[in-house]
Amino acid sequence: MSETLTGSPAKNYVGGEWRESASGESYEKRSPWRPSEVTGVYPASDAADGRAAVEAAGNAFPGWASLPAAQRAAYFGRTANAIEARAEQIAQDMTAEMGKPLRESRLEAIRAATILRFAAGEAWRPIGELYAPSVPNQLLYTLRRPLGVVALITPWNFPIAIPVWKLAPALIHGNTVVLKLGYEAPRTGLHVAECFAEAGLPAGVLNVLTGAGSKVGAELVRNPSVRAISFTGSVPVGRAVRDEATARNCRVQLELGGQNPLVVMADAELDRAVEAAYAGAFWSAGQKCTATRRILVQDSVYDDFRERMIARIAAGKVGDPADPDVEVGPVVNEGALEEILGAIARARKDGTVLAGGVRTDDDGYLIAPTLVEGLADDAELSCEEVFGPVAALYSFEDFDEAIERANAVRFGLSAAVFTRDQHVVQRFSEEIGAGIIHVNSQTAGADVHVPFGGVKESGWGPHEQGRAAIEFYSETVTVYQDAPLPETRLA
Ligand code: UN1
Repeated sequence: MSETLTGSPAKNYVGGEWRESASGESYEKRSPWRPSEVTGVYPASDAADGRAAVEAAGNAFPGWASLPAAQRAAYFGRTANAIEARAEQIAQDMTAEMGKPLRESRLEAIRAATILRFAAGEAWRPIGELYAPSVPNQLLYTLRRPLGVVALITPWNFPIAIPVWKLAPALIHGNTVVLKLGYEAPRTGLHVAECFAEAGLPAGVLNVLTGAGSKVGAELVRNPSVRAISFTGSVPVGRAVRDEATARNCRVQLELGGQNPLVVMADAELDRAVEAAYAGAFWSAGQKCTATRRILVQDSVYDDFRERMIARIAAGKVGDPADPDVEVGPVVNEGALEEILGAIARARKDGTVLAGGVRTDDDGYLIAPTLVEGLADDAELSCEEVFGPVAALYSFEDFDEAIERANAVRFGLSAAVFTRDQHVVQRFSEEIGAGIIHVNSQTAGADVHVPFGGVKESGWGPHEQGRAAIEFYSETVTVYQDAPLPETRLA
């Protein structure tokens, strides 16, 4: 490992160089499991760093955009190799700094390399369409071109997958990038910068900054040289980003919250449904925008499901995220811990806590997987996104009721149904208000080669990932290419 990451403080990656913040300020990142332990010191970047990164990306753009896409892809292959070579270190660092259980961190580190390999393939796929012309001797076609400098504002909860699934399509389509890493997980993302540097990426093509969104992120939103912003995070911040950036005609893509339902029909394989509910609600301590928040169970199997779910929670392994057997680790910081415990306390007023509901470690920000029942459909836990290991249980009579209640939230990211009935499957896929639909599997998870994104208030702009990503990271132009007149050709 190079000293840029192990050294203290770590540095931003701007214009192909490792740099301190312009102000010299830095911040300490602490472990959510053992908060007395500092996991690293990182640049507290501000507007000046944002401007320098945008400038570096702007300078690199003409050269990068003019490279054949296959040459751009070659850097991806080398970077994917570098990520795989240090995947275990990335996973350990991810777990240490933001508390994701190691078993999930390992999968995420490898997923980053897979995303790069998929995106590299875009170099050999079509970037336009040929049309029949309306006049003789003409070629009429569309062409996708890069936008220029794009800014990626990323969260801490998928600290390598999300940065990579944004930067990979951005770069392969010829843009240059300024990437702002999640405040709570800078080290994980800096590994990506190092791997691209190792792969010999030209200076300024990818610039990576750490620090607070309110300081450095704000500059990226406002900077007139930034042509597009892709943001994943909370609803209020996302909306503010959109309103400010679209006002200056900047493209914006938002991936925001979810309030994701899992519907269990009476004919479901109950043990599978319980397993999916547990994983969806509690893995990564429920800190996924795709996490299961509401579990709706048909009344004739409600008691049975409830009993099995409580037993599954009792059998779950909760604790030190670095233990590879642990399924549920701490939440990211003290503020999150307090917010989640606050929401649970409010839920106790009209609901019953069937499991968990308490902090279970004096030191770590650990909340036991929490299951609540008896909440009204307009209760906070039924409508809002509480970003922690908390899910609520509801019973319903028939499918019509289930779909109506599942849809009665402003969010629409992911949803799952457990059933053996093809008729129900079909209706669910047509009627559920969600961008990602799972049949007989958990609400979380995202394959690298298919579109990802929500409907309703869960998102804005074109979807991410898969081939869909080209929509956001390129602009279409239409070319009317008339041939020279025959005489001219003969002359
Ligand atoms: C997943 O479920 O694996 O921030 C991906 C999030 C989402 C990504 C979820 N944007 O949780």
